[in-house]
Amino acid sequence: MTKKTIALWGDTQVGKTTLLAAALCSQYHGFDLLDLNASNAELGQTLAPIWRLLQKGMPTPPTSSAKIDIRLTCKGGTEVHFRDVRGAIASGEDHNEKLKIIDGSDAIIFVLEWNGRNMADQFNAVSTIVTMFDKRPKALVFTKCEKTFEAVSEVWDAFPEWWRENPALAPHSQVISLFGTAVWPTSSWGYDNETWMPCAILGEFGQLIPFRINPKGVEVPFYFIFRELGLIP
Ligand SMILES: Nc1nc2c(ncn2[C@@H]2O[C@H](COP(=O)(O)OP(=O)(O)O)[C@@H](O)[C@H]2O)c(=O)[nH]1
Ligand SMILES: [Mg+2]
Repeated sequence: MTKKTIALWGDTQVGKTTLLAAALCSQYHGFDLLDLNASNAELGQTLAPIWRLLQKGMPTPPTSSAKIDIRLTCKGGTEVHFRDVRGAIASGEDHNEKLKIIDGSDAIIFVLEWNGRNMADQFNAVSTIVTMFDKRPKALVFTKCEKTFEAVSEVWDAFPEWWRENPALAPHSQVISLFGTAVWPTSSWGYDNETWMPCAILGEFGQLIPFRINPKGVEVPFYFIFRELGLIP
C-alpha cells in the first residue's frame, strides 16, 4: 500500500493540532478525502476528542509527546500520516531530530499564527527548513485569522500575495514568496453563520474561548497538498 507523510511544522500554541482537528473531523467543513471506515478508530484516539472539546468551548490539552503521527486512510486507499510536530522541536536546535522528520516527510505544511509573536524566529526556522525540503510539496498556513479579518474580508479568497496586507510580514516577504500561491489564511474557530462575528466569547479571566465554532478555510491547504501528492486529481 502506498503511504504519504505530511508534516505540520510550527511553533507551539500556533494552532496546529486545532487546525488538523478542524480540517479532518468537522463533517460540515467538508474535508471528504478520507476513508472514514478505515480512519475512524485512529481519529477517535487522536483528533476527534479535541474536536469535541473545541465544540464545547473547553480547553484542549497541549501536544505532549515530541511528535504525533496520525495514521489515516484516503478514499483511494493510500495511507496518509499526519505528523504533528511539537513546537519545541520545530523552533529549537535539535538539528538531527529535524533532519529525521524532514527526511521522512513527503510534504510539509508550515503553520504560523497571523500577527503571532516571535515572527522573526519563526520565519528563520521556515527559511532553513524550506530549503532542505527542495521540490516536495509545501504550504504556508496562517492561523487564528478571525482575530484580525472580518468574515467578508477578501483575504479569504487568498488572492495572490494577500498576505502583504500585513506590513509586519514585509521583512519576510522573500521567504513567503517561496511558497508562491500556496499561502492561506485559516481560522479553526471561524465565524458565526448568522452574525458573522468570530466564534469566541470572553472567559472569566478575560481570555478568549471558542464558542460554537464554525471553521473557515481550514480544509483548503489540505486539498492543495493532497493534489500535489497525486492523491486526488
Ligand atoms: N482565536 C483562535 N484561537 C485558536 C484558533 N486555533 C487554535 N486556537 C487556540 O490556540 C491554542 C493553541 O492551539 P493548539 O492547536 O493546541 O496549538 P499547537 O501547539 O500549535 O498544536 C488553543 O487554545 C486553541 O484553542 C483559532 O482559529 N482562533
Ligand atoms: Mg499541538
